[in-house]
Amino acid sequence: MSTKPFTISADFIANHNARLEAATVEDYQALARALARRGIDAEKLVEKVIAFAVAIPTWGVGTGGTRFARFPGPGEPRNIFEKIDDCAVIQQLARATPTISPHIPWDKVDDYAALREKASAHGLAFDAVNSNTFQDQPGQALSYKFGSLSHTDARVRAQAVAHNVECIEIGKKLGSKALTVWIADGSNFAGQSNLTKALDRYIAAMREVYAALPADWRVFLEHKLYEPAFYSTVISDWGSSFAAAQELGPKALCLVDLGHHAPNVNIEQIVARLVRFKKLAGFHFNDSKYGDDDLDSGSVEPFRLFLVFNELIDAERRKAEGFAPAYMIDQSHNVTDPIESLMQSAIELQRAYAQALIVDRAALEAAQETNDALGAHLELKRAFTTDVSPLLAVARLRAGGATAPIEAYRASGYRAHKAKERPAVGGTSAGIV
Ligand code: LRH
Ligand code: MN
Repeated sequence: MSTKPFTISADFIANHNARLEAATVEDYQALARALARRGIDAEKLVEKVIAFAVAIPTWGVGTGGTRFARFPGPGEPRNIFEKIDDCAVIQQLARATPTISPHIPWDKVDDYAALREKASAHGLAFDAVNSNTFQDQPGQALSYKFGSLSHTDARVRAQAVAHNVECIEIGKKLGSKALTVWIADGSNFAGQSNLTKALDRYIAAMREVYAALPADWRVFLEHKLYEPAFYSTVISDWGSSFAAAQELGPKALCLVDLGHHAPNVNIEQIVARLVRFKKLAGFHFNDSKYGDDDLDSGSVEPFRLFLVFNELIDAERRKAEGFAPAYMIDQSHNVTDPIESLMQSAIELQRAYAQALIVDRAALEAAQETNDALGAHLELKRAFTTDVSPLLAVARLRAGGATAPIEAYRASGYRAHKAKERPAVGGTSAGIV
């Protein structure tokens, strides 16, 4: 058996595309004609879609699990280097994910230059680094059982600050420009925690993390309504995150994980507010039906995802000040092949982006200004009900990807090859979300 790990060849993709190209281009040209009748230049859209980029979470290419169980799939990546190989396949076929978002210590290595080299050899770069003070690591001096950056014990807070500063140092070696801080800190009983002191301790500790940021770095505060704390969470909503970011300074911004809100919250309005106040860090894209389900983006509420991108394009169009959102995926793949889920999720994000780009904003504004409620709504529905699939496929083709990534991936036998190359490892918990 050749020792060289299996990779999908350019010829394989070329043969796949040769079979599908004619029909895809025909469908695209029909769509382009229909869009032209609406005054929309499809070629410009293709260029925008080709430039669209979202980061892959390293923890997303391994099979995810829940507190109940984890059912590892065949050919699981056993370390960050194999995770990067799988991220490379996602980029090779779907051409929308040129960056990777690492999680420390899950992706800790001895040689970060080698890790950076491994990624760049695949044409990949590192996006925001995620710190982790929501788990105790083997040999860790002090436990995060009762919190981390907001812990009542100054020594625990200092340990959490030191971890975040270490993440910044690691990120500098990897070429990252941002640190994402999500803390599980909170309480399970009324009275267990002083709600104000907990926030004050968090802000004081985050000031030390903020002070360690290089000049061109940003820190992303990630709010979450609940879990693992089930009575109160220190940074539970966009308001707490926004206020803390205001207090910390201009490099502190608010990251929106789509699954971190109460059911039916108007997330697109939160996005509009954070843009208005120049505090939108970016996103952890996923989907959910109940709680922080970490399901595939666009798989439950594609209209909601479209409405989020509608706010982002509105901001882009009016050149909103400080608008430079970081797009990242944060999902857990419990019953699918993670590579397939991540490719399809990237495509669903491209779809929402492209549909938001074809909204007739002049007609929408005219309807809004004249309180033509249904007229305005139908301008959005018209874009959302436009099937842009041929345009996304042509963008992939022109970017050197696969016309039908999942079909190509399955035909490549990549997973079966990895199952041979990567003998199964026990149900480790490392990197399970
Ligand atoms: C918390 C969260 C956070 C990550 C973790 C993997 O629910 O969304 O972004 O650190 O998942
Ligand atoms: Mn997240």
